[in-house]
Formats: sequence, structure tokens, C-alpha cells
Amino acid sequence: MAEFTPEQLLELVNTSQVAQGNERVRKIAHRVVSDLFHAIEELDVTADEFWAGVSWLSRLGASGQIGLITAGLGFDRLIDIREDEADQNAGRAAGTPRAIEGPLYIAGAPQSDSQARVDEDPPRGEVLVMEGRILDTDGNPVPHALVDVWHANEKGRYSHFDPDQEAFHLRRKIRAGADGSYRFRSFIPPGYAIPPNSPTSELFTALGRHGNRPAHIHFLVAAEGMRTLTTQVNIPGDTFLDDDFAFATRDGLIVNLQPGVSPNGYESLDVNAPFTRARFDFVLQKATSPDEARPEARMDRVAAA
Ligand code: MBD
Ligand code: FE
Repeated sequence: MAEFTPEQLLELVNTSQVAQGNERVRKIAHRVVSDLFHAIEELDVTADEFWAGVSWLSRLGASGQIGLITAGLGFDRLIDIREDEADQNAGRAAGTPRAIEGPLYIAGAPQSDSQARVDEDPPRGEVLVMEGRILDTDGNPVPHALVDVWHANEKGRYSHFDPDQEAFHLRRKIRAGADGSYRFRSFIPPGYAIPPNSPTSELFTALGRHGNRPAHIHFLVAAEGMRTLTTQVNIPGDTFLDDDFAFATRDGLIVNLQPGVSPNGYESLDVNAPFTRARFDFVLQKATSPDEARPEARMDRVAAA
């Protein structure tokens, strides 16, 4: 018989098998396909609507913006909320809150010891030095952590995703000192907005949503024996702090800015005039397995070996 009701077809799709395959992938795929079948039926999705959706997904994939959509539809934050819950249940919720990596990380930024100048002359905004220590949850310094930092340029764009910027512009890795200290100089970045005339903006327009993020700076902090921390800090006062299109901002991650700090002691960062400082300590959990201490970003972690 090759005539099916929708339920018969779904059953066939979900049970067809000539080899074992991967049980977990089968389970998840069956659930997602079932939910989509049912959504199409219950919402009476038309053929044109379905193919418009497939066309959009095809263009989305080609544009490299899938990670923007997962963030904008809340999936990235959902994953973090679930990790927070798992931590809570395991009694290990302490430390700097995690915040989503976002889709704009690039591995392999230039590395230096203790400090870095992340931007280039002339400054493209208010000069900022961010400094502090990497600590464990007992308050002890974590020696020689690797602090990978990245942020947007003065137009809210990220290098590697913007043809107007040099490779690794505003991306640096800093090997913190034996006492856990790090510092870097850059400028206070503006917020981010999704690219106009893109598959992402197309969906957001149709949803009646904006695509703005408040000003922020990203971090991936890794150290031997410690759980790798992915987080972001936010610049205070931004109008989108509580209206982030990626739902990524969190309490405890809004830095305190001290304006007018004397440049004494900051000459090696080319700071020669009063500047704005943000002091921030990153608090890492102890790793419970080597896997937790892997210094990779989210996709690199799961890339085929
Ligand atoms: C960003 O800069 C970002 O940090 C996230 C999470 C999503 C889109 C752009
Ligand atoms: Fe960002």
C-alpha cells in the first residue's frame, strides 16, 4: 500500500530503517518531524507557505546567519538556562554567570601575556581599560587562565563578518598572570543590530521584532582544571539592556564604569590621558571532568574529530 493518511506517513517516516543508525539522533529527529507534521496540520499550512519557509531556510543557511536566528528565537539562552538548572541541581551554581557565546566568535586570535591592547589607534570610542582577576569559587586566584575577548567595532560590526575590518580586529587572547590578573585596553563598543536585507531581518520584520543588542563584550575564559566559562559583560545605561533581541543579558554582568582614572601605570597600554576603567573578576567553577575544561568554543567542541 502506498496511499497514506498523514499519521500513517509520519509513522513510516519515523520507523523506516535499514541500519541501526544513531539512536539519539533518531529519537530527536522523530520528535521534531512529528511536531512539524502536527503543526502543518493544525495550522493548515498551505503548500506556498511551506515552500516559502523552505526557501527562507535555504537562504538562511547560505547567509551564514543560522546562529543569529537561534539566538533571536531564544534557543541559545534556553540552553544556558538549562545548564544553570543542571548546576543548581548539582549544587554547583556559583561563579560568574554564563552568557551566550553568540554566533560571532572566531578561534585563533593573537595571544599575549597579562595584558593586551585589543583596539588600534586612533581610538574609535571612549577609551576603556577592563581589568581584574580570574578566581575560583573559593576566592583563590586561578593562575594563567586564558581570556579570549571579542567585541564589535564602532559600527557594531564584528571582524571576519565584516569585509571592512582586518582579520582578528578587536579579538585577542590574554594569558593571565600567576596571580590571576588580566587587563586589556579597547574602547567602549556600541550595541549590535542584525544585518538589514537579510534572511534574519526578513523574519524579524515579519514577527514585528527589532534586532538590537545592547553594548557588550564577549569572553571565553579557560584554565587548567577549571570549567570553561563563556560570558559577556554589558555596558551600563544602554537602552536595550532589558530588551536584548538575543535575550542574553544577565544580572551581575553589567560592569561598573569608573571615568577619569589617572593613566599612571597604564602607559604600556598606550594610555596617556584619563580614561574609563571597568574592574571585573571572572569566577570559574572547578571542572568535574577534563571535558568541562576544554578551551574550545561551542561549535569547535562538537566538530567532528
Ligand atoms: C551578537 O553580537 C551577539 O553577541 C549575539 C549573541 C547575537 C548576535 C550578535
Ligand atoms: Fe556580540
